[in-house]
Amino acid sequence: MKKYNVAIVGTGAVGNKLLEVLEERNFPVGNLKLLATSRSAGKQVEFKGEIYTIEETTPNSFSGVDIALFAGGSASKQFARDAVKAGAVVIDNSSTFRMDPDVPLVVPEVNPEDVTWHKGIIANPNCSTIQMVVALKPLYDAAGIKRVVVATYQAVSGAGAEAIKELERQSRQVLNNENVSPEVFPYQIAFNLLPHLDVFLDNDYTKEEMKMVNETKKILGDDSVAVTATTVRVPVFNGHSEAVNVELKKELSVSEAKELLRKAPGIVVVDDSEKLAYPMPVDADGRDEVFVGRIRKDDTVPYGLNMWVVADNLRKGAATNAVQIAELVIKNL
Ligand code: 3JN
Repeated sequence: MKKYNVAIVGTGAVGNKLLEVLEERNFPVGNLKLLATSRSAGKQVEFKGEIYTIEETTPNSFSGVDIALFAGGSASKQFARDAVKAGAVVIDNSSTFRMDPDVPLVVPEVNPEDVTWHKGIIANPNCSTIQMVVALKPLYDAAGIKRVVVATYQAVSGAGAEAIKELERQSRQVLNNENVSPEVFPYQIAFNLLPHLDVFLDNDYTKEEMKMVNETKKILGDDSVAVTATTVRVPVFNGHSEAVNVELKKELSVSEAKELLRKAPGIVVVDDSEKLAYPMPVDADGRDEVFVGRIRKDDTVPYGLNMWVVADNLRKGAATNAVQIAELVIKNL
């Protein structure tokens, strides 16, 4: 089997998960380069039983690299174009290029065909967008979508490794009656909720909310789908959840919707009210599928449905989706 030289740029929560997923899915990795800022350079990391030393990223880091997986953050703006110039295909986890009309924004279960027209960079959507569009796609194909109203319940792992430590530390502090010191988040996150992810924009939405609005339209290839979002950080370690209200363009019964979702790629329906079966972040942790449950009619609009959508934000919301894109890329190379 042909092998591909891979670089991973960034060694935080998503960078580590990329290594795990490449190994699990047996991606045909030839040479592997681990790149990061000078702060992490020199650290050693294991991949498939071998030890690799992290190098500092420079514009010249990418010669001979076939696939460069950027784990997010400012490195994308700084180095993605250098990687393309060196001949690599970049798969980028940051928001830098997502809305660029020359850059496909891909969720393999939804718009795999879009990988074919890239010009060197393919963007991985925001974690909250990915799991929502996977669940919307079968409904969109069957009945069209007029409007989506979503509220998210986002785990701290989405904000990185330091945020996970902050929830651990603050949980202990609260239970020990100690003062809580926020560092990553602007307020206490333990035993609290923050209706605030990323920066506030001029329209009073947060940037995370507008990512969900704009990215959903681009991935579905349909600007007419109205989306409005409220994104909330919750004291969960890993696994994002979403309450999704969908107004379809024509009637779909609940049983038809469940059947479509059951048959759709990458989805597991967990929905049995008698058995108290519904998706939860602790069950989605470590899994690659998107879990959908609480599927029910919304009688307040003509063709309304409500559902509850849960996924591992570091896996399907980031690393797994990026590696799935890489798998599509090498099929087309
Ligand atoms: O907080 C989350 O749950 C997801 C965070 C995503 C994120 C955090 C910082 C910068 C992004 C993203 O992927 O959209 C970015 C960004 O690249 O803008």
